[in-house]
Amino acid sequence: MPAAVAQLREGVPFLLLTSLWAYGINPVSILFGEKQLSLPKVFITRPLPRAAIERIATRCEATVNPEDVRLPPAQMAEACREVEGLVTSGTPVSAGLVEQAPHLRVVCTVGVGYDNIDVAACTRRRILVTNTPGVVTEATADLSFALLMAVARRLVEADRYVREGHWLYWQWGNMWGTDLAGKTLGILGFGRIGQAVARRARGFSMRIIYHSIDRPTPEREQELGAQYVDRETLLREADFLSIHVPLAPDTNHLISSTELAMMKPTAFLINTSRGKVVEEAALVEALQSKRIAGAGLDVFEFEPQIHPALLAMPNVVVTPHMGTATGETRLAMAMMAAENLLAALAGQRPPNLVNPEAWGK
Ligand code: 8YV
Repeated sequence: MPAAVAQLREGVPFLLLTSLWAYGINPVSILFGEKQLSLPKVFITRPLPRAAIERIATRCEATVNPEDVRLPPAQMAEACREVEGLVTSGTPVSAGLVEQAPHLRVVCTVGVGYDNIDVAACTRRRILVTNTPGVVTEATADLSFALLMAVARRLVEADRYVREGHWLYWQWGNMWGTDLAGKTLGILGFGRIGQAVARRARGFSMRIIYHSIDRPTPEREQELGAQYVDRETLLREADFLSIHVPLAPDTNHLISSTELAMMKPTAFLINTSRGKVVEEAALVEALQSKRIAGAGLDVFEFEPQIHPALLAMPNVVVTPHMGTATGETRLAMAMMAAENLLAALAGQRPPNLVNPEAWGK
């Protein structure tokens, strides 16, 4: 990098960079323009943390969408026309988009799930796809457990009750919930996040059962105090059913009316995975008919739209797809995505490659 450019970069305060963005000017392009450095062009769909953008900008000509909104397909296509790298967070990468991005070599999603990306279409073009596993685990498990506790102890309902001025005197029979100790937690999908939820449940003296395609070693099962059961046993015995499977064709509507009918009428459903894993209309019907007792939901089948009936139910706690939304975790995710991107653009195998078939084909 020419010394003058390096100096300029060091000397420009971030405030100036962000205010340039506000005027629709891409400061990263100004500082690292192709004409000066001939760096690979990259598009970043969301304003990621400064450290991640700076890291990318050391070796790329990066353009960042300054708005924290999902770009419509036409704008995405326009933004990706010239790029070799794409860093996306939630924004879909369809076969159509891939077709309109002839120079694209790598798509890095900032998240562990990659159902927003047409991986097959990328693989056909030998475009590498990467994700950010591991760093999302603890925050997502925390939120799952927070939702579990919120529905068990009616936290949101109780908060609303107090704020709305209904608490006039203490009552013996007010706001009764459900104990966690001694209850059965059923975990569907026992990967990193499912296991992290099990670890939390141990501390609350719960019985832990799970069902999953992949099973950990017997030593790990023992360490987590978790017992493998078949899917039907899981559904029938769980007092809390927590879902931790990725969205794929075979997990779409994995929980539908048949599965909900097997659950206890006192059971709660917790979902921080993907909305489409649960058939939302069937869930509404199960809640309305008191087939199950309640739900804690961070993800929705047609998010951000939520079935209006869910919003009217006091036994349902809803959050806006925020499993990984902590400062530490989002920073770690963005940095991991940046490293995946830089490795791929440097011709190295990125550490978190989702489609190894596209590598060295
Ligand atoms: C992201 C997630 O918010 O990691 C995931 O799979 O669901 C979240 O961390 C989402 O992927 C948008 O990038």
